[in-house]
Amino acid sequence: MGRVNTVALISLLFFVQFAKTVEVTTVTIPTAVESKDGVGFEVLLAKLDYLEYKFMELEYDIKEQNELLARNQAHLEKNNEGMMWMMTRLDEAVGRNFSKVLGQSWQILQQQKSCSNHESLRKTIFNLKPIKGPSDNVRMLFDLHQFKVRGPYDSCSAEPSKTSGKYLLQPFTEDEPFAGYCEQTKFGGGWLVIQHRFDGSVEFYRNWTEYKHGFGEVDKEYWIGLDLLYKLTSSKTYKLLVELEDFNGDYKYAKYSDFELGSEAEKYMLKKVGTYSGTAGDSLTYHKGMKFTTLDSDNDGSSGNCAETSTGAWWYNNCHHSNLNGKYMNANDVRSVTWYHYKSAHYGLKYTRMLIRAV
Ligand SMILES: [Ca+2]
Repeated sequence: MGRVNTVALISLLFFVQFAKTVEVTTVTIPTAVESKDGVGFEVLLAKLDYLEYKFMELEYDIKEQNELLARNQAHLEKNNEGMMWMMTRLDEAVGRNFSKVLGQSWQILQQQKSCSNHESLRKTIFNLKPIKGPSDNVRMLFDLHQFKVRGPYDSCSAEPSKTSGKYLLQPFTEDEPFAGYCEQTKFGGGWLVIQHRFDGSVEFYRNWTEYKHGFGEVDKEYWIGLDLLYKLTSSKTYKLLVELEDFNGDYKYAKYSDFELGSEAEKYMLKKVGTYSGTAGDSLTYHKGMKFTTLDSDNDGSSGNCAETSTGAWWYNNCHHSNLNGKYMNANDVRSVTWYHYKSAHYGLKYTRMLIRAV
């Protein structure tokens, strides 16, 4: 009954509105207007039918809306699934990228390792003993790439730190620099080492080409090379310093005010030997004016080859008062590393160093 009353009330309210707007209805039921009781009720019923129809229509609309909402929800859910799928893919992609990043990091590490190996290889290559000597272009290149070496300087005298060691030197601007050992404290410093013996680690019984180009290592046992020695000593006046020490540790030296070699065409002749001073005695003047002799190039004053008999290479006369490139041994032997006036003709020395400095 409650439902009927409510329906009736709503119907009345709608009826007023309906009467104003739906003229067709009132027009299509002319008979109903004529009766105040039965006809009016019929009209009311008709309106109620109409309202019922409208409600149904409304219900249908709501249903439709609900369906639309459901569809939208389904769509949203589907989108959500899509999003989830995308998120998963993204996650996977990130994972993959992370793996990729890890992989790349590993590759970088490997490359760094490889670079480090490459660096060691480079160092090894540059530390390799060159076949030819310091005046050779290949050797120059090796020297240039030894980054620890400072320079280039015009000479050891021009090196500013005044610390003894290996430096790049470039006395001739037209030539590539070379690595050389500078003695910066003894005898006023500024000395370039041209020969060094101290442990017998390097073989000095070598041929002409090797003596021409030089051999050994700059800061170890070493021969600078006649080519460079000629070029240096013929370009300006050089002093020569010879340092000697025997196996008892006794130190002596010899100094010469001038030292100059001839060219290769002159067989690197010992052109000039200046005034001697020192403690070791003068064992070089005997060789003045002599050509250089090696095991394969006999230019000495002997019928034989002094390089062979003395197992060295020097400005041999007949044969020597000094044999600093001789055989390294602690013995009294014609072949040994000797300086006649140090003690005796064939007294083997433990340590020798020849150094030059421009006047
Ligand atoms: Ca000879």
